[in-house]
Amino acid sequence: MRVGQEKWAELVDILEAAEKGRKAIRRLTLTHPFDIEEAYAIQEAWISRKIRDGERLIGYKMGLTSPAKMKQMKVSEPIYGKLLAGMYVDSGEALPHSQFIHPRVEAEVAFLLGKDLKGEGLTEEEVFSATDHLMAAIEIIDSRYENFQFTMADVIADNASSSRFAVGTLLLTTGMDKVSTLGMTLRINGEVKALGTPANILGHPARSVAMLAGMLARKGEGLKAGEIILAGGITEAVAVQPGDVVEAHFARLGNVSVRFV
Ligand code: OOG
Ligand code: MG
Repeated sequence: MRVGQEKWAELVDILEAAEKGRKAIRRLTLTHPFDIEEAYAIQEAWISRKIRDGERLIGYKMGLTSPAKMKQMKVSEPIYGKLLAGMYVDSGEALPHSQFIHPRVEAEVAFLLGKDLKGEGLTEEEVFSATDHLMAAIEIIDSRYENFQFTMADVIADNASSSRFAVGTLLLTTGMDKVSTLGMTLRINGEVKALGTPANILGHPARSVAMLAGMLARKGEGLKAGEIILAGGITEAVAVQPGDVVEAHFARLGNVSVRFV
């Protein structure tokens, strides 16, 4: 563990400086080629450093799980990142735009696990039976790379562009299988910027959670009761400016919002 973390310390320093200094960097693989497995090791080294500095793991996010996101980012395979307590913001909260490099927002579905979930090839039903409830969510991504341009390895090392997220106050505990085909609209300052259904996420966002469990299982890891999982952006991400009010409205899951000041 120590050896791995020291090995990647230089790259973690670069990512950390970009995030703390709010200044985008050239993607890391241009100068330091690494593969997907190494990219997850870099992500892990960065997250471990944050946890050592007082952060707390609260869950995971899946990324690039919808055709719209894959097309926008030119990366065609799902990836995961880790969610830390400091990334959580309340729905309706005002976020200083200056805290970010070039933030974009995504409408997502969040799963709150009531039971541990581990293993490869899990079914949607197995995911629902481990889920306590679903919530509407907005993820704010903020790639540390210039112009949001990266390879799959780069974005994994960058903790899948994670920055902040908010969830709605409505907790859906029954009929979770039905949410996939119901409508979602993402509005900025009242204007619809993107719309779709959670079915854009691999047919049903539960499949994204099953895929995450599979990716973790291959490393001997699993999801734990109490963890939150963001299943991935339903549509392409939308860039935001100071003054923007962002609202996602989901049939059955209700609303969630954030604003930038
Ligand atoms: C990578 C993160 C993608 C999603 O929901 O697909 C993501 C990026 O687009 O910068 O969070
Ligand atoms: Mg996302």
